[in-house]
Amino acid sequence: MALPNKPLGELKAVRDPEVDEREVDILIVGGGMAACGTAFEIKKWAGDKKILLCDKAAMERSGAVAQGLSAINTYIGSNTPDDYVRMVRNDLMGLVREDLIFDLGNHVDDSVHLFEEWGLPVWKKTEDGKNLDGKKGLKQGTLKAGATPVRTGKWQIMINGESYKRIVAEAAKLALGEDNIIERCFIVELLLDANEENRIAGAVGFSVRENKVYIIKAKTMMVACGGAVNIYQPRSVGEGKGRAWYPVWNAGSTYTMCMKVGAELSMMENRFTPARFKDGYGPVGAWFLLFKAKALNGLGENFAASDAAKAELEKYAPYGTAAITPTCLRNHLMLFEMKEGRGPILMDTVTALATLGETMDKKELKHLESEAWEDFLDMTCGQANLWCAQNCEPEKKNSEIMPTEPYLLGSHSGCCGLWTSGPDFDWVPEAYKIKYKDKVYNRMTTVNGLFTSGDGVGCSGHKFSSGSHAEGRMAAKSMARFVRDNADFVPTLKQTKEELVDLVYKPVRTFLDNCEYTTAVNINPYYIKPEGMMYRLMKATHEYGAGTATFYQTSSKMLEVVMDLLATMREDCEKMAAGDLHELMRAWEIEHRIWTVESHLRHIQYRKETRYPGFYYQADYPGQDDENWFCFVNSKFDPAKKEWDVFKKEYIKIIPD
Ligand code: SFD
Ligand code: AMP
Repeated sequence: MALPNKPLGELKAVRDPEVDEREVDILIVGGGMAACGTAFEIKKWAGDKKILLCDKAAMERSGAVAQGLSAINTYIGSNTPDDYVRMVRNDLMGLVREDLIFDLGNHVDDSVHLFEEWGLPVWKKTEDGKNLDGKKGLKQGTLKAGATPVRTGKWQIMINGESYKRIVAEAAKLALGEDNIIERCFIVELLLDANEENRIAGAVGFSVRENKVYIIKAKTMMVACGGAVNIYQPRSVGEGKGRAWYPVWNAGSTYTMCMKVGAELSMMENRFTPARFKDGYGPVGAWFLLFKAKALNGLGENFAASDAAKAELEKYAPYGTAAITPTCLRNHLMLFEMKEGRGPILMDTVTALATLGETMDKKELKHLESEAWEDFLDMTCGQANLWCAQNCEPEKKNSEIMPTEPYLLGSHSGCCGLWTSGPDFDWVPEAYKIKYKDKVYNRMTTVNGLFTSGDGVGCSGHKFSSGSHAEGRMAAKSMARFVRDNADFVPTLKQTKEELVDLVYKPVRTFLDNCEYTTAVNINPYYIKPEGMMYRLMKATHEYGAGTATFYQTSSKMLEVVMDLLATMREDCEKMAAGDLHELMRAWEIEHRIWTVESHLRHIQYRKETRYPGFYYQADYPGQDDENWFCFVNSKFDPAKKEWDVFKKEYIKIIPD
């Protein structure tokens, strides 16, 4: 149920919150694309079961699609799922779970067809090859009925998507029913069963709008809280600090919460540092693919076509020499130019629009220019504001592009996440199946009953918004089966109600116990505020963990330093203080961020090569080393022993080249 907006100012936290205890069959944590997919699908398969969804924000505008999008980046259409696997494999330097990707490729278009049915305007091609956007495209009919979308690249289609998330959330809410949804509920920790080892039994969280703790028992659960942002110092400063490409709400909750109950992570070393329009974080895809723009170096050269670039890419064959250069290597080429003193890098918007305009009349040209603006207005309106502030008319002035600070995610052009089961088909290797009582449950993690999707699923990037939604729907079916197959399970928690409230509200109590000791509320010898902790985290990762400070380079020694700093930070989190509910959320977010980034750096430390140049560089181990490292890296935190284990996992090729 939606709660009203906050009155003026933050809501003060009290020592003893109200406690709301629930027991459900299926708990969905998160309200983004994947969770909306699950919410939409689940009642069809588990209609008689009790289902609950908790989102820390309001579903209409939560998660990565909050601002809207102007393209759906995964639509198979007349391509094949095999080819989709090949594209993802190449972009992620060869190491992906082909079973998961192929499976997704078979289902993703159905979600896109639903989006259109629910009212999302999709651009269409006319018979004579012209682009029709928004309402005009309706006369061509729907994609499902065979209309041709406007492709930017081979996989992406254009939409008018400012309200994309609202449309998807509305359908999810209608299907699940508002009574089965709690918004503004931040889940803090997952809870294992008291009687059965390695079995999920519930979760605990709190309301960010009321002094209330939620304790929820569940037979099965899906955690889809997106990836992680603000784990590194962003490029933005001053009052813009915190502005980032990725949605600021996604704090690594998926990885941290699942890791803390012992779920195996995979490829956490992989990160995403997207090339974006500098300072406004405007996306580049439409410019490169739809408008056919080139990136120029500071000397005005198309550096990606130079001999030096070719030589650089050959070092990373066969990926570097493929027809489409992988995302990390595109970044690598930009960084190479900058380090050689040939920066800054500019998107040549002027030539691109002029070239396209050559075959257009005045009206069509005006429309093209407005499309360039709309690309940003639909999904990163801050970039359009920045163009205004800089007096930038893209047809007259080129704009700088730059790789951003690092983010962790598993659904865009990155692939970190949880190790999950593939589908139960003969062609799926046994090593890729996770079973419970001899049955395989697609998208289940290594913790029994715990599922994930979207950014949560590791080794299978390039799902994007549509694929995340489809994967949430796939997980829904699997969870419904899990609940039916194990109907007699009674979740039992290890902790008492009091212990759980103590855990969640500890920062509030630390604050109330000590806040009167000093006159400046943020400075106190007995506590640290989440904001201070955020600065500590960002400084450490920025300087030692391959942040922008070092052009994304780290070394074995630097990793040792940052691991040490992170261990101290984790210890100091015990002394975090929160005076209001917003701060309580910030306190838990920083805790989630620290664990997530620690696992990222542990994986980088373990993988003794540089598999993703342009995303990060390990100075002691430059270059890719296929002989020793053509494998996944997985890790597991043992909740009982409080120890980490990092290890190799075999890569199995399923789809031939
Ligand atoms: O321009 C808790 N993405 C794009 N996909 C496309 O198809 N086309 C694009 O155009 C895309 N572009 C893009 C994209 C992402 C971003 C950030 C930008 C631009 C700026 C990718 C997709 O958006 C992405 O793949 C999916 O949204 C991933 O779905 P999912 O469900 O895995 O994550 P989510 O949607 O962010 O949702 C997360 C949810 O979790 C909630 N949450 N709830 C409870 N307790 C907690 N502790 C929680 N922590 C988080 C959130 O509130 C949210 O509901 S472009 O770059 O190419
Ligand atoms: P972006 O706007 O960078 O998030 O990209 C949107 C989509 O376009 C993603 O599917 C990217 O993989 C793809 N893309 C972006 N730039 C390029 C490029 N230069 N070449 C090929 N694909 C690209």
